[in-house]
Amino acid sequence: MQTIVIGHRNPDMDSIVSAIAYGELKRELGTPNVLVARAGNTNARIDFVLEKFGVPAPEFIGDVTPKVGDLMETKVVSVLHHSTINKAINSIEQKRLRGLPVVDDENRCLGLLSAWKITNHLFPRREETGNFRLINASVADLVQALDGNVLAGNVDEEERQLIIMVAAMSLEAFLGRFEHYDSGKIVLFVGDRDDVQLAAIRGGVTTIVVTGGLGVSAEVRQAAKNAGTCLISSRFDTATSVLLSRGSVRVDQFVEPRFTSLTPETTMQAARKIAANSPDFIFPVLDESKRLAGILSKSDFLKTVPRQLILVDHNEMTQAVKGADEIPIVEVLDHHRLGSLRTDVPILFWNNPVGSTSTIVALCYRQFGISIKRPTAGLLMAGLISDTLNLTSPTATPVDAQVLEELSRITEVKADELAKEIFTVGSPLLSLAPKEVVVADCKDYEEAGFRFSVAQVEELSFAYFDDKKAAALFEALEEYRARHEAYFSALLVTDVNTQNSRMLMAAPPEFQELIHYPNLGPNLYELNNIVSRKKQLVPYLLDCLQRVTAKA
Ligand SMILES: [Mn+2]
Repeated sequence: MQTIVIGHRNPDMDSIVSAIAYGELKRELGTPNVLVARAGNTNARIDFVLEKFGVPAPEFIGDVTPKVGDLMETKVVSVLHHSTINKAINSIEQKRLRGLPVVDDENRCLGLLSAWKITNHLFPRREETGNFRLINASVADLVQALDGNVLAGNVDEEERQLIIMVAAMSLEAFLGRFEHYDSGKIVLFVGDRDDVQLAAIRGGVTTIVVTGGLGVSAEVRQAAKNAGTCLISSRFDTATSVLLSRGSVRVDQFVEPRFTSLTPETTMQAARKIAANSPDFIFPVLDESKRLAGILSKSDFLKTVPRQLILVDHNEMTQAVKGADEIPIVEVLDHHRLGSLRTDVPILFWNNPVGSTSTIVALCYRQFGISIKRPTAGLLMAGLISDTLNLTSPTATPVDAQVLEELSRITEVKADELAKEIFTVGSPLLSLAPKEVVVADCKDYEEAGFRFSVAQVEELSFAYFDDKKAAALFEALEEYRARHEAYFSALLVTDVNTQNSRMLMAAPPEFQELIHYPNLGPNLYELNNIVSRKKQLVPYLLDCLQRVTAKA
């Protein structure tokens, strides 16, 4: 079982560092196979902090949806197209399969070989028995199928039509019958009857199988040698030998080329639908070059993906990594409002209205009596500082202050200095394109039938937020709103020095009317003393939404 510790989409500092630190704690506590991941790109400030404390960025995971590649059998039992069906039967029997994929020499899937097709070949329907004596096979495959002993002659490897004939009659009757067939195609099954064997050799039969492991006279061996007849000894009796020889045909004669294939990237949900509409019971899984990567059987649909999630710094599915609603969430550590999460079983859910998830993670370390390593403490400081604007945001609590001090002691880094370093790095407005700014730290919400988004960037001043920039950002915001079919999309630009913000709002006029903050320009509002999206802005906007509903 893999446990993925992951923050929200469009990750911010707190989301990235709390995942790293909590993943480390889980490992220390003995949770096996912990993977720390991020659901989006880092930014310049996050990169700066990771580098400063020498910690690599978590692996990017954009989708945890159960896929065919997660559940398929990769140790595939397949059969090469030029193998005999005897070989296929062995595999089918050993692994108790209902069929096999047939592949070429490059492991490309040619089709399926089903057990019933083989059965049909070995035991044809009564009206098809007329051709029962005809097989397309090579003498070499025949020898292999019989596990036979070649006593004389050459073993032909060429696949061709052969006629199975059993000499179960008098010599006269045999000779009479013999004339009706092309002797070059006959494979004669006979016991220890020298007269028939010699007559057949004289008559130009190319292959004779002496059954029952019975002795063959020196005269017959010599005659076969002289005539170039392939003389095979089979230890099986005639009835068994004939049946086994039917198994010497190659599987490519029975391949069903119409089959339903999947790719490792096909979601299990899609695969389930495909399987329900298909008569097949096994589904070859093909990679881009059509090579066989695995096989999915109908029974695999009953399996669950060995993967579970620990969410940090969010609890709303609209903000979680894609597919989070399709696998178990086993823990949530967060400091946001409660959203839409529901689970099948009780889980550890620690929601604490402190300034950052980093604070909660530090408290977890304390609870388990595990000391925080210096680099981890540095990361947690950065998460705490970013989310609380170095304790100046109204979201900051005395607990945050106390935790920050403790982390500062471990790292021997002063919080004020780290804060200055973090906010000086990469002004988002200066370093990112407008369409990047509006998604950099954007959260999507769904509330009372409304879909909306609120993005936030932190700046050291409004110096880069002039009219021209505002117009470009508004355009990007409108584009985001249209693409996500949101009722409104807002961007909060916060000056961490003065603790003031400005908000760009892409929304219908009836919503704009409800916003009572001072207007600084088209779609632009002045939000003095507002720095917290979750504690100040989102509750305000939710209130506005309620008034929209009331009016309607
Ligand atoms: Mn946070």
